[in-house]
Amino acid sequence: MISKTCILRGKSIITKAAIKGDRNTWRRCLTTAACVEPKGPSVRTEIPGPASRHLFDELNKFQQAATVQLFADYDKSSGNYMVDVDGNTLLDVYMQISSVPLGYNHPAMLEALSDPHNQRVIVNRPALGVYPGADWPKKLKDVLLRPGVAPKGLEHITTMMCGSCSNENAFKNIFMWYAEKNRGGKPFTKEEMESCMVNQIPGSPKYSIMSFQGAFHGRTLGCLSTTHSKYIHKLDVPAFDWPIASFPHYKYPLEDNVSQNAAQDKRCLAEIEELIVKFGKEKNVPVAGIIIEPIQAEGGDNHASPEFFQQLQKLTKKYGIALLIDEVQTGGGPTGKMWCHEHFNLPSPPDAVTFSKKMQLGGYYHTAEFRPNQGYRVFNTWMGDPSKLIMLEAIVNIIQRDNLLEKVSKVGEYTLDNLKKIEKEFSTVINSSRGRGTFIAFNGATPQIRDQIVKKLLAKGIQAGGCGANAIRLRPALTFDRLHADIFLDALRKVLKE
Ligand code: PSZ
Repeated sequence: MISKTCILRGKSIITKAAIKGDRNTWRRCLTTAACVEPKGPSVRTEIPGPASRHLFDELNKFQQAATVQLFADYDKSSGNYMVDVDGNTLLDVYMQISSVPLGYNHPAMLEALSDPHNQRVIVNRPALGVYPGADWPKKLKDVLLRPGVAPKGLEHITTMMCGSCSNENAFKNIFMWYAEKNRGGKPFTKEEMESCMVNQIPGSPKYSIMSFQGAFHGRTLGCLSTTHSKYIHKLDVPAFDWPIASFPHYKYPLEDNVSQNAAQDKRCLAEIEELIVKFGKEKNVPVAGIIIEPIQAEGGDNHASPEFFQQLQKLTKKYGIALLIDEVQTGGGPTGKMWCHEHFNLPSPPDAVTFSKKMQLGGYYHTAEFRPNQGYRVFNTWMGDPSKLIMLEAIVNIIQRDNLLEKVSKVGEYTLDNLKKIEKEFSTVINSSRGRGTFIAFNGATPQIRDQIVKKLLAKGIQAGGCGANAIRLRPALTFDRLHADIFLDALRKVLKE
C-alpha cells in the first residue's frame, strides 16, 4: 500500500511493498511521477470474494443492493487499479461508470485537499445561488470556463450536481427559452401565472423534447421520458409522450459499409424532420429541443457520423429548436478531445452541453441566448458544489500539464487497432470494434457471449463493463497508457481462446 504522507507531499515515492523487494508487482505510472500503481492485476479469490459477500449481506439487510458487484478498498486503490476488500487488484477500465478521470488517489487531487482554504470549502458547502464564496466567479472562469476546457462558443454556465439534474434543468431552460420566443418579450400574463400553479396551459405549455431510441439521459422524472435504453429504468413510471426518433445503427468496419451507413443517416434525419412537423402541427406538442448523446453510451456505444450531427444541427436551426448535446459520459476527455462534439465540426456551437461524471460536478454550458431573463427560474439549494470544482481544477491542471488528451488519442488508437486485429482472429465471437480515443467498445456475438467475456475478464483481474444488448465498453481513466492497454488486450486474447 502507498504511504499516505508521501502522496500528500506529491513526491516521487516507492511503495513499502517495493522496498520489501516486491518490485515486480509495482510500477511508476507513466503520466505522473508521483503516482505509483501495481504492475498488473492479481486475483486471489473468486469475485466477489468472501469479504465482499459478507458486506453485501450487511448492506442488503436495509437496502436493495442487487447491483453491487464488489466492495472496494479505496485506501489501497491506486492509479488505474482498484483493490477490493478481498485483496484482489483489478485493472479498472470501467472507472466507476466512466466517472474517474485520473485514476484512484491521484496525488494532485489529494494535495488539493491539504490546502486549509480548500478544507473550508468542503466544510462550508454554500447555497451557491444565494451566498457564493468570494472566489466563486474567479473559480468558474479559471476552471470551467478556462480556454481548452469550455466548449468553444459557449460562454455561459449553470452548475448542478449530477448528470440527471443537469439534463433536467437544461430541459427547463430550453422550455423557458422557447416560451420566451413565443411570448415575444411581453411580461407573463395573469392567466399564465395562475394556470401554471395547477399544471394547465398556457402557464404549463405542452412542449416536448425529442430524444432517440437507445438514448440514456438519466432517471429523474423528466429525463426518464428521454431515456430508452432498458425497460428496467422506466417500468411503472409515468412518462411524457414526447417524440422518439431512430438513431443511426452502423455496420462495421465503417470503411466497408459507407453507403449503407450513409443511408442510415439519411433515414434517421428524414424521420427526425417528420417527427418535428408531426408533433408541432398534428399533435400540437411543439418540439422545443432535441437531446442527443454524441456517442450513445448506455444504449450500446452507438456512434453517428459528423455529417449526421451537422445535418441535425441544420434541422434544429431550420425549425427554431434547441440542440442539447449530452456529454455526461463523453465529456472531460475520454474521446481525445475535451468534448466529443468537437469531433463533429459543427458550423456553430450547440445551444447547450450538459456534463457530470469526469467533470466531478454537473451542469451545462450554454449560449447567452439561453440565459433566463429572471433569476430563480433554474435554481436549487446547492446549484453544484465548490468542493468538486477544487477537484476539477486539479484534474484540468493535470490534463493540460501532462497533455492527457493527446495521450488518450494515441493510446486509444493503439488499443482500437489491436482490438481490430483480435476481432479478425476471433470473428465468430466478437465484432464491431469502434471508438474515439479510449471511449472504445466491441460486441459479443450474442448477449450471452458478451456476459461471459465480461465475467472471464474479471476473473483475470480486468474490471470492464457491458452496455446495450451485447457490447463491452472501455471507459478507462485518462491516465490509461500502452502498458495498461497491453494487459487488457492480452487478457482478452486469453479469454477468447478459452
Ligand atoms: O444505470 C444508470 O443509472 C446509469 S449507468 C450509466 C449512467 C447511468 N450514466 C449516466 C448518464 C449518462 O451516461 C448520460 C449520457 N446522460 C445522463 C446520465 C445521468 O447521469 P447521473 O447518473 O449522474 O444522473
